[in-house]
Amino acid sequence: MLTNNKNVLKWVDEMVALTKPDQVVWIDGSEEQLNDLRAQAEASGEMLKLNQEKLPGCYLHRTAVNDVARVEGRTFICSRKEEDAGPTNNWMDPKEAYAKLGEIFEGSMKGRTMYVIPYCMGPIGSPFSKVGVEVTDSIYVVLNMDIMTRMGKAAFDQLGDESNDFVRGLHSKAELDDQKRYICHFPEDNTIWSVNSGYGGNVLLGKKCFALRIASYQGKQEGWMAEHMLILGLENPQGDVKYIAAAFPSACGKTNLAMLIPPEFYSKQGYKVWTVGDDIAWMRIGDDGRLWAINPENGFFGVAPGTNVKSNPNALESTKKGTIFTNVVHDLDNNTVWWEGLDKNPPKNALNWKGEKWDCEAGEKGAHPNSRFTAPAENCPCISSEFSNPQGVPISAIVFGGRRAKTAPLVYQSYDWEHGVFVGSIMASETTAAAAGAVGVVRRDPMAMLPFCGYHMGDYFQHWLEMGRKLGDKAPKIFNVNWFRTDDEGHFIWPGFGDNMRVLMWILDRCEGKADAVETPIGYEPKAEDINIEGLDIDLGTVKGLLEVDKDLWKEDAAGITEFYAKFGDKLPKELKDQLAALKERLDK
Ligand code: GTP
Ligand code: SPV
Ligand code: MN
Repeated sequence: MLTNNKNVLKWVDEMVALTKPDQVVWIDGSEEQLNDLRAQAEASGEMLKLNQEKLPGCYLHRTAVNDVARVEGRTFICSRKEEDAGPTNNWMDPKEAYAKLGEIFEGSMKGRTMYVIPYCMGPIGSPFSKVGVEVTDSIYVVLNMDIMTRMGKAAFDQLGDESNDFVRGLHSKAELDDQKRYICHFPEDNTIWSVNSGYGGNVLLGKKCFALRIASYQGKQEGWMAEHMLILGLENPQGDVKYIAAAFPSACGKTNLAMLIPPEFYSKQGYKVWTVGDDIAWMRIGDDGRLWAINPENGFFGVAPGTNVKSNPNALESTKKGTIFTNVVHDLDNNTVWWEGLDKNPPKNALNWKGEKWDCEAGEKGAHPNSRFTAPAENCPCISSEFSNPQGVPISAIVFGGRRAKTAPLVYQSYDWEHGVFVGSIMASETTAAAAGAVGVVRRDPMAMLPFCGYHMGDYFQHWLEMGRKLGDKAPKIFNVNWFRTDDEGHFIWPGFGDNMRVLMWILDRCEGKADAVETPIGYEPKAEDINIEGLDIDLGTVKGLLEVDKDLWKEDAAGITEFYAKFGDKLPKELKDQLAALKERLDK
């Protein structure tokens, strides 16, 4: 047995009694065991072994056609009191949820193997790390968890023999029936039940389910923060590194920003960017009073389409070995993979993400828009030396951002922490293919946490305000960015990607008191000439346009915020109500 922990053993026994697998396999994380599982998945067709010369250790997987993204409508927070889930979450009574899902799980692993996966979110040995155990009937889940987390015996060693402090995750593909698909979280029980899906965000329970929904609730209880944020380090020519954490909604540019390659103007001088994390940050106040962040993950579950040598060479390089591709195009001549935006040479002899013969000329996309790669962080050429530092890294700036065709300017800074919490709370963004449903619809997505906050969002805002009070003058400065403003033809105006570094430079200069700002009704903005555009084919006038604050659009937005805030009733912190009133007043002036 892999552990003597009685709490784990008892719980696994209960899950076995419920799901009735033919056998139970404990995952120790050894290469021998993993190779055996890879061979089984290959034999059953669950995973396709790719060209091992070009892509050593890489596999292709296709999900069911009805199972390609997170399902927010079927995701529930099952707190005992409905009020504790808040107006932005779906709620189910925990008793009802256990009963309803219990029926679906009943015997769901008959004829199958149950895999018991111990894993650690955060570096092994870090006081900030937390242990989870996921039981699943999917080899794909085991192999993804191996890449995304510190998986195996070491996680049980970290938990110890007595502790009951682990997140219990139960997953079964069951019949992949989308009418019986449920992703249920029981924050008060440290428990997650997920059934009838095989898509990453619904079934890699360490990721959004634990590291955001459960962890955000734990953070509220224990005085720390779990956020949907990338973490990057920006090194100057003197070798000093400053760290930035940034929250953008799903498929809005976190992985890209985390791995950005500085424009030549900066790289020539010796500036470098290092990746600590691309999706999730756990942040605590350190002994020195500053905010410190770790990345609880060990790999990247990144959006494939649009990833190429120009946009994100570091991500592309990360996928060259030991990577699992999901729902991309299969190039049959080379036994390799392809997706829209990789290059201009789609394979002629190929299968699309559904596994059907695909004609690139026929106009239909070959890869699913939410197709993904699961790549080990250690593959990333710009992975930070602090990636596994058990203490994490100190954060100088927090950046919020979304996809807004108009309204939000390229960058602005909040007046102070409290105003910064307001700026995060009013974030809005166009929806993307990362979740099932309509794409391109603007919705409010506070702190990019709308689908991921495990408790009442009014209390979440309150928690942000309290963290700011504790941090005092050591609090990171808070900014908002928008890479996605479009012109009248719908083209992005800002070049984005590596050139986003030009905006990060102003942000860090502000943190160090080295740059000027202009006061606007929404916050501090750079002077247009303080955004470096050397080597770009846009001019100062374009930057001025990108920074423009259209008061009429903002008044419309303020009306939208008022409506959104009304949902929270008396759970909306007074500070935020006052901030909204102050914004309206400044816009009317
Ligand atoms: P999740 O993994 O879903 O949380 O997404 P993410 O926030 O990590 O987004 P990612 O970096 O994978 O980018 C999603 C899409 O946005 C990709 O198709 C990118 O090519 C595109 N994108 C990223 N950064 C930029 C940018 O600066 N400008 C433009 N125009 N597009 C970008
Ligand atoms: C997101 O949707 O924000 C992701 C991918 O990072 S998933 O794991 O599906 O949530
Ligand atoms: Mn994400």
